[in-house]
Amino acid sequence: MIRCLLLIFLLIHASLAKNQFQPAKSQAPVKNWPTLSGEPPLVIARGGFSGLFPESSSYANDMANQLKFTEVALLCNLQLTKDGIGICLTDIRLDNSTNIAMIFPKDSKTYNINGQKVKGWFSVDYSSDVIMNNVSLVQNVLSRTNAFDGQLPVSTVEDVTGLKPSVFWLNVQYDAFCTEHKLSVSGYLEKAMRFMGINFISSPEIGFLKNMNGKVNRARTKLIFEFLDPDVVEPTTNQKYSAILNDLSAIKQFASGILVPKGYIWPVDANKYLGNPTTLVADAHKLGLEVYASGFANDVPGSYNYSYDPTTEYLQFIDNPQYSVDGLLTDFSPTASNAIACFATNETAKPKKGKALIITHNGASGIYPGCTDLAYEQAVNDGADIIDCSVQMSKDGVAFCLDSADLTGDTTAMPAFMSRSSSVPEVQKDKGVFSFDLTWSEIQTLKPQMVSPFGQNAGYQRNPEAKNKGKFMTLVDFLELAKAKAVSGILINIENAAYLASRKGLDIVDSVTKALSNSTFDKQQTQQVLILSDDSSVLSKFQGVPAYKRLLRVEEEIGDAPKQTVDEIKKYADGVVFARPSLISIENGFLKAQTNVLDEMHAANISVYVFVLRNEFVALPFDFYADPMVELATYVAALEVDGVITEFPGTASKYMRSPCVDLNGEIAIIPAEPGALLKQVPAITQPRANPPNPPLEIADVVDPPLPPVANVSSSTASPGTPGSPGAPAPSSSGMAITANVGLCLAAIMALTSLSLGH
Ligand SMILES: *[C@@H]1O[C@H](CO)[C@@H](O)[C@H](O)[C@H]1NC(C)=O
Ligand SMILES: *[C@@H]1O[C@H](CO)[C@@H](O)[C@H](O)[C@H]1NC(C)=O
Ligand SMILES: *[C@@H]1O[C@H](CO)[C@@H](O)[C@H](O)[C@H]1NC(C)=O
Ligand SMILES: *[C@@H]1O[C@H](CO)[C@@H](O)[C@H](O)[C@H]1NC(C)=O
Ligand SMILES: *[C@@H]1O[C@H](CO)[C@@H](O)[C@H](O)[C@H]1NC(C)=O
Ligand SMILES: *[C@@H]1O[C@H](CO)[C@@H](O)[C@H](O)[C@H]1NC(C)=O
Ligand SMILES: CC(=O)N[C@H]1CO[C@H](CO)[C@@H](O)[C@@H]1O
Repeated sequence: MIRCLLLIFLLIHASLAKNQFQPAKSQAPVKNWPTLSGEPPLVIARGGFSGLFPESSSYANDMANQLKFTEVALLCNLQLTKDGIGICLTDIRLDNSTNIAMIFPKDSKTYNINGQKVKGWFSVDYSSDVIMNNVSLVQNVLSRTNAFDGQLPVSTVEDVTGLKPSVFWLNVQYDAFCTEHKLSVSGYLEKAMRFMGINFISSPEIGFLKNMNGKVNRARTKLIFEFLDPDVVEPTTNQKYSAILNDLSAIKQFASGILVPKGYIWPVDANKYLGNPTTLVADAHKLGLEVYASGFANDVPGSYNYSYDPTTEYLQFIDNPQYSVDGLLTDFSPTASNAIACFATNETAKPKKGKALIITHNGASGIYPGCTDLAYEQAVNDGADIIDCSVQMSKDGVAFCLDSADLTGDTTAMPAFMSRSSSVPEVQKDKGVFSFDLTWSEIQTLKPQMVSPFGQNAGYQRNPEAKNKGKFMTLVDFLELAKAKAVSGILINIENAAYLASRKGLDIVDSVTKALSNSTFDKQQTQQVLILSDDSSVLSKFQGVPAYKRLLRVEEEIGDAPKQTVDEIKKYADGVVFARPSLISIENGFLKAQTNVLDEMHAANISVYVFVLRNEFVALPFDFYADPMVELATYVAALEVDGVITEFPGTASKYMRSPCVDLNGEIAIIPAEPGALLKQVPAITQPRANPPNPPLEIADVVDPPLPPVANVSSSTASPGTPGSPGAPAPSSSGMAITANVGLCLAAIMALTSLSLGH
């Protein structure tokens, strides 16, 4: 029964991958690779595409075998059953990647394995038919989806070779343990090699490899010595792996190459930044030893230097004029294969091929604090088309760039200005310290602060070294920088205009209009100007200037855009910025279906921009394989949006300058197909789906006219504001005693405990 379902799945995917693209070795880019053989590096799929499906399941192996543009090896971690059948499972404990503990709850055993007591369920205690008929696979990395758990049987070695991978790699972790249990791995392999091609046999045990050395035809089967962590002791020589590393020529006696954790080549320091590379690859190549690097996974961020883009990490190991590793062992083989086929050819320095605009969100805010000079300079260097400024107003009328009017997120306003915090429901639900309550000179006493949108303590910080670096920029500074750097264009975002006019006496529209025309952005054709607002009345104020393109921001997630709403939008906007789920709906972390919104807008000649793209894999539905390039391919190449708004413009630029943006080209990054994966998920295992998003109504997109700008004299200014514009900011203790009508004691205490918690 299980096998039958499986076959259907295989067929779907086989046709999916083959109708457009014919993955083949010949399509690997023509380039002289500094690998030992001169061939492109080999991608080794650890248990197939185990980043998505349970390791070594048929889904995982089949996907890895299909989704590739370069040579991909399927790797099986060999375990032997009591009756000597080879099965593929990552861990010697069956309970780590199967549901066996549920099926045979009382069977756990404790064995001594290489000097360590290990408790669990072991294949050497079960005959193969018991395992094949009773046990199914589960995802063993807890951050990955469990949607495919319990559906798929354990694969035998023959199941994997039956898929006819062009390269098959068998990894033997525990030869000594098997021998203790009267099972001979070398005996198994000798038999297996008679009827199946095994291209690589790897093992961390020197004794085993020496034994195999006389038994394999090394022209057909390469023996690879696997290094474990430096401090682990190799069981047959009792030497630490770090010590063995000192004598590579001894390894050459019994192996063709070595498999090393990636840190052996590019060490990562305690702060998660890359150190200097070792000379291991060059040293090994000099001796004629191949080097394979292991430990790659899109969803295990390696170092801040990679800015959460797994492609950047792969390139670090292969795109170097002096040397490239000979292979990459990864849980996400499609990303590694794309890195080799699409990005390692220096094509990314070429002109942009993708048509979509690369628009930043607060500059390159994935790398530097948003809206600082550093973030904008990085964005320009990274190839952004349009840099953006979300305009905020200081109390004394200085327009400057920051994501939010609330300074507590992106600056060090807490705790210095805690006493100035207030509740402004027109702007946001939560209390905040608002820019329009502080003078520009007060704001300048603050530092920028980069906080991850995914929770600072969850391990997803962005470039912590630069956490408080950079300078805030006034709108005038920003425009000057845009001119000086000759970017293709700018985007100016305007929010809270009505509140600022009626309650604070600040005319944000007027400030922007004057700044733009003072720097002649209104009278030129060379640099695009996009005016973005969630307020239709703001956009109307910019009507009649041909140099400006007006974009409406629709923040709420919608499921449809009826014609009458589209017609209304058309009256004051040339484009719309939508949240990602408004274009492709999402269910339980999977893409569900493309909505009609994009087509409805395009039919009316309204441009569509998608907001906001972030590299961190936690922001990506499973269909994107924890790879921001697949998300880009989906929105840019498949949906053909007019622009992407991103916090990592460098990643978008790399994608759009690669040869793989063109879906009709020889090789392409294959977009996700909404719904394709979700179809494979049994309904019973999933939480109930959310109701679909509502359609966009006219009332959602039409705002009342802007109120007149109030004359807010100093006597009626917000209470408790000390000093005049330009006065130095009082110290925080001085601030605390200033009476603040808006804030009760309880709120102060709550805020204090919050800030202490950080
Ligand atoms: C399987 O083992 C790995 C490595 O020890 C561990 O990180 C992981 O959490 C385990 N998974 C399960 C489901 O036990
Ligand atoms: C990694 O980033 C750190 C901090 O920005 C920098 O000093 C270092 O040179 C980078 N390393 C590499 C290999 O790019
Ligand atoms: C890419 O081009 C640069 C500059 O032309 C060159 O220095 C570098 O070696 C090239 N990289 C590769 C991998 O060929
Ligand atoms: C107008 O632009 C000039 C530089 O081009 C700048 O020095 C000046 O401050 C600007 N004035 C206003 C009101 O923005
Ligand atoms: C769409 O807009 C462009 C300019 O923005 C214009 O040239 C073109 O004629 C319009 N097409 C339709 C069908 O309205
Ligand atoms: C604003 O009000 C003050 C006194 O409240 C008055 O002196 C001033 O002329 C007013 N300004 C405008 C532009 O009406
Ligand atoms: C508990 C259970 O389902 N055991 C089955 C495991 O597989 C063997 C051999 O196929 C069956 O005989 C058992 O009934």
